[in-house]
Amino acid sequence: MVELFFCSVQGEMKYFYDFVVRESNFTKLCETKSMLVVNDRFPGPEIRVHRGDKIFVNVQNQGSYGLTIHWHGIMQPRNPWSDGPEYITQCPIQPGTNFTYEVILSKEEGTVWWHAHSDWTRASVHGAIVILPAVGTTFPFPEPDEDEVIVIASWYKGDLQARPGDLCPCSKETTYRRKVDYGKTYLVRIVNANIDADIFFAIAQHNLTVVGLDGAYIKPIDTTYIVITLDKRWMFCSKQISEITSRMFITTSMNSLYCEDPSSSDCETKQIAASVNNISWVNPSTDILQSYYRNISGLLNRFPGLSAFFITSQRNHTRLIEH
Ligand SMILES: [Cu+2]
Repeated sequence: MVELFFCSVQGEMKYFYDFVVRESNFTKLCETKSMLVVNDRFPGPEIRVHRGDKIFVNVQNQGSYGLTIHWHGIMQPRNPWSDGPEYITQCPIQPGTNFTYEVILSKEEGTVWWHAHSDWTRASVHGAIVILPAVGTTFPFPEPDEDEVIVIASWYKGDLQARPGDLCPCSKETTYRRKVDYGKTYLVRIVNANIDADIFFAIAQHNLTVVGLDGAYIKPIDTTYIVITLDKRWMFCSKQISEITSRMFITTSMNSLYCEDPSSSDCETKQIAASVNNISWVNPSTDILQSYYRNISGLLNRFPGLSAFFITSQRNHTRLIEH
């Protein structure tokens, strides 16, 4: 499969990638299982471009469920349609269909990553994005002798999570090994693609010099180990400008979700649902970005600063209402 080609128009580099999302078999720890991945690879293909380039990624969904791809850490100012979070900037790419992302790089330089955005698909549908200095420029540190990417993810065995190390059965053939030459400098780019684990990373009897973080350089820090936290899917920012203009109470809880029609036969089936102030997310029929641009009413401006459908509890029976 030709995964990548690129061209240059008036000095602007354009890269074209083909991502085929489908189930394929992988063997680790004495077990073969099928996982949803891109181009039959785990981790998926690495995207390697330069600062300011434009990347076209045609995603063909040959799996069984709808999903999207999010370009984590790429800002894409004024290009929200290619950001990827499902139901926010687009509806999921349905099985048997495709969607082409136009990912426009701006100030990012360093290492970021891409991942699927639908339930837990992110666990296996992910890969690194390496953004090299713009053509004609260099790293803000001496040129390393070699440059490589390590994507750290989890390998799930049933309900248990297992990380293949030397002590696991059948781990030998799949344990990562790297030969290095004495005196050379290696630039190692590490992506934490775990769903729920922060990672400590160290190289025994070596110091590390951290030179970048989340697609930007930093003032170099010498350390013996680093901690890489998760891709936080929820981030709450508060910016104190001058005075407090409103006070909010926010309660998060686990609720029982009752059925819409109390007389139906499966009404006994309760589902657990998380909520904020007794409001739960329900996937909308139109993505939020499109609702905003097309001015579709009924979807926006419900919760302060948030778009949502409401679920409110009424007489022992939670139901969906549109405010
Ligand atoms: Cu992300």
